[in-house]
Amino acid sequence: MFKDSFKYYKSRDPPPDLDAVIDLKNPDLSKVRKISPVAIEEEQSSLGLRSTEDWNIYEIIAKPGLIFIENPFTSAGQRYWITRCVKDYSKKPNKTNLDLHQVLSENENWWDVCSDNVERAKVLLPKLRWATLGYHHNWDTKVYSENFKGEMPDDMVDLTEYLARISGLCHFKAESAIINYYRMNSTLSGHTDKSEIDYEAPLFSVSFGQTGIFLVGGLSLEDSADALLLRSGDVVVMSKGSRLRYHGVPKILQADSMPWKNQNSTNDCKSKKMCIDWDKIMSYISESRVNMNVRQVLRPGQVSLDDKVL
Ligand SMILES: O=C(O)CCC(=O)C(=O)O
Repeated sequence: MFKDSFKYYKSRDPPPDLDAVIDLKNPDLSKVRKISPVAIEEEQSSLGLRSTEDWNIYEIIAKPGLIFIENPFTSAGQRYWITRCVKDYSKKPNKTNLDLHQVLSENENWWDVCSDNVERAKVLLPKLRWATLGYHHNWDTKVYSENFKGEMPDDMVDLTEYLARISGLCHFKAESAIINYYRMNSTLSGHTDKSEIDYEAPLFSVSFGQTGIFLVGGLSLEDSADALLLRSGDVVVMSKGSRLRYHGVPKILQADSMPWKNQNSTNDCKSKKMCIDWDKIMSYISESRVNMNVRQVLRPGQVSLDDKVL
């Protein structure tokens, strides 16, 4: 049962045995099958991605539609997306959990305050838990509204549309995102994502920083669950029969490598200020995991939630 597995992997004392965790760096081909990336003419180096010839894409055999892309990002690409998640997507007018706690004044942004003020950073850094973009997730009603909606960033729209095409999933338009910020002791309990209108459209979950144990079960909490290791850059796609599976994150583990810190990559900070900023972001990510969870809300052709096109 999902809850039992969650409790098992969450435990600190005794710590869980990780032997049964699916690690797609060493894929067990009796459990996963390799999928070839769909050939697409244009390369997307501007999205921080490696050439698709080098990608490893797998489908979990027992969970059709549950697709895993092993880190398709370059080292510079990891730095780009980590910076976007930490510094930019956490900014107003995007919504964050901090809005409810009144720990920032109206014109203050979490990252700017944390990078300028050591004392406030100690308190504020661990407090950010989520930011929402596009159609904002309503944590109480779970219902999207045209009156509670912001912009979706073009880069996130382009990245997820590209990932959908390469994975052979026809249409996808990013219309809503949750950025999850985890510290080493954070968890995300089991849930399904069913606020969206179109379950035919996949859901993209892109992780950076420290490693997460991702638990994915069935359509009911009574079903058994599999645990997968998600390292920095790994992408999970929940599509088709796996779109509505229960899933959660019972544990964050210290990363066994830091692909965002590749020594061979050319230094991409263009000014001293950018380098100082990146050092601070690196320090944050050394004890955090961030996850971009991107969804399509509307059916193809539907322009708003009020548009009743079927
Ligand atoms: O952090 C993750 O890997 C999963 C996040 C998630 O399930 C969600 O935002 O709904």
